[in-house]
Amino acid sequence: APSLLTEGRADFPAGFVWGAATASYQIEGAAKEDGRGRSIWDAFSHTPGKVAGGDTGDVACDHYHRYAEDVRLMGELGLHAYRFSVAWPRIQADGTGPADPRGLAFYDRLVDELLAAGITPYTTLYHWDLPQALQERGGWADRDTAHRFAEYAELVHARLGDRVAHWTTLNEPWVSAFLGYASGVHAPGERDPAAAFRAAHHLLLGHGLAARALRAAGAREISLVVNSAPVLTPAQVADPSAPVAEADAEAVRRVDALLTRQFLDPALRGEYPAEVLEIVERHGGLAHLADGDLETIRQPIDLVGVNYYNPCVVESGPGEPANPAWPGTEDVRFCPAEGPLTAMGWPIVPTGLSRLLLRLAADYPGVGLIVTENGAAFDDTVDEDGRVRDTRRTAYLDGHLRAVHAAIEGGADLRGYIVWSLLDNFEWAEGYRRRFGIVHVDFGTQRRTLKDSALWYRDVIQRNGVLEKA
Ligand code: PNW
Repeated sequence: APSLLTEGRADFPAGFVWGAATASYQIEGAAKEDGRGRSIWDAFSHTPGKVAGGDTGDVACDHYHRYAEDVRLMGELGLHAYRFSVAWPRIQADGTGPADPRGLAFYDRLVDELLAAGITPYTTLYHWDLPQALQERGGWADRDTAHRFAEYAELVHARLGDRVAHWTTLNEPWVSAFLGYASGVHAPGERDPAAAFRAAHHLLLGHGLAARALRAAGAREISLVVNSAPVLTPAQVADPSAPVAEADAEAVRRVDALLTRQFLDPALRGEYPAEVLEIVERHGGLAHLADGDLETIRQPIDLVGVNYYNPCVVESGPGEPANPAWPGTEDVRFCPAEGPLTAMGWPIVPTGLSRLLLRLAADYPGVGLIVTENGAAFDDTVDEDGRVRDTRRTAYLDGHLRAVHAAIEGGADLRGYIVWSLLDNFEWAEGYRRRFGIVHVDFGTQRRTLKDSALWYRDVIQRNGVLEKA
C-alpha cells in the first residue's frame, strides 16, 4: 500500500480537535486603549532597527475592534477550537495589582462570541507581551516575575474560568528566553547568556506557580506549549537511519537538551538535563536554582502543546563561531537549510513532525499531546478575481497533517491540530512582510480574504481527514 505520508486518504480519530491560532500582540492593535499598559514588544518594536520595515503592533489586524467579524470567519471555516492569548498589560498595565475590568471585558466578549459560534476557546496566558514595567525590574531574568505571572494567571482565570476549560501557561519559553535575552532578536533585546538561563528558569517557575494556582481554582485542562523540533544531522534529514558519528551525536544531544529537554524535563520529570546544568554552570552559574523550585515546576499537567515548523539540523563543527541563541554550543555547526523553503527561509520537512511527536510520546509518557502551531509563510497576494492561490501552503499543511496522522497510527496520544495562523499578522522581528495566515489581511483596508488553503482546511475539518491529493 502507498504510504499515507505522501498520498492516499487519511482519516483522523473521532473527536480530533481542529483549530487555528493567533497571539495578542500579533493581531489585536488598540495598543493604548482601555487602559492597556506598554509591553516589552511595544518598547522593542518602537526602537528603530529592531523590526523589519519599522513595523509595530499598534494597529496590527485591529482584532480588538474586529473580533466579532473574525469569529464569524472561524465559524465559516468550521473550526472546533480557537487558540488565542491574553495580553497581560490589558489586565495589569504595569504587571501588578488589581485587574483592569476593561481588559478582562474584552476577553469576556471574545469568549462569549466564540461559544455562541460553537468554537472552543484555548487560552494562552503568556505569548511574549510582558508588561514593560516588569521588564524595568529585570523581566524574566528576575525571580519575582514568576510570582507576578501566577497572580495574573489567577485574575484571568477568575473571570473566564467558568467558560474556558483549556489553559496554556506559556507559549515557547525557549524563544522568550533565548531570542529575548541571548540573541536579542526578540524583545527585550538583551544579549546576555546568563540572563537567558535565568529567564528560562523563571519562566518554568512561573509555569509551575501558575499551573498550581489554576488547578486549585478548578481549571479543567492545563498545558505548556513548547517550540520543539527533532535535532538531526544533515544526513538524517534525508535518511532517518543514516549513521551518525559520535562527535555529531554529542552535538545533537546538546542542542536537543537546550531546545526541548531544558523545558520538558523540569516540567514533567522535575529535573534539568545534565547537559544544560553543565552549560549553565559556565554561563552565570546555578545560584538562581532555589531549593524546591523543581517540585514547583513539576506540576501535573494534562497536555504538552507542540509548535513545529522545521527540524533543527546540526553537526559537530570544531572552531565554529558562537551562535548567540545557543550558549554552550560553540563547537556546533548549525547547518543552513536545504531543499524547498518557505518565505522565512525555513525548510519544509513534514517527516520531522511525525518523528518529533513519536519521540515526545515515547520520552514523556502519561501526558497528552496537541499540535498548537504548524504552518508556513509565503508571499501571498490577492488575485484580480479575489482569490489567494496559496497552493504551497495547502501542500505544506497536507504534508504535515499526514505526518500527524502517521504519529497517531504510531501510538502518540495526539488530541488535535491547530494551524498557525488564522490571520496574516505581525510576525515579530519580521513585521508584516511574512504572511502565515490561512486568511489574508490587507493591512491598509483591514479586509480579510479566505485563502485557498482556508477553503481546503474547511473541507479537511468537515470530512475529518485529508484526501488522496491536496
Ligand atoms: C512561533 N525560531 O515563533 C510563535 O509562537 C508565533 O507567535 C510565530 O508567529 C510563529 O512561531 C512563526 O514564527 C517562533 O527562530 C519564532 O526558532 C521564532 C522561532 C521559533 C518560533
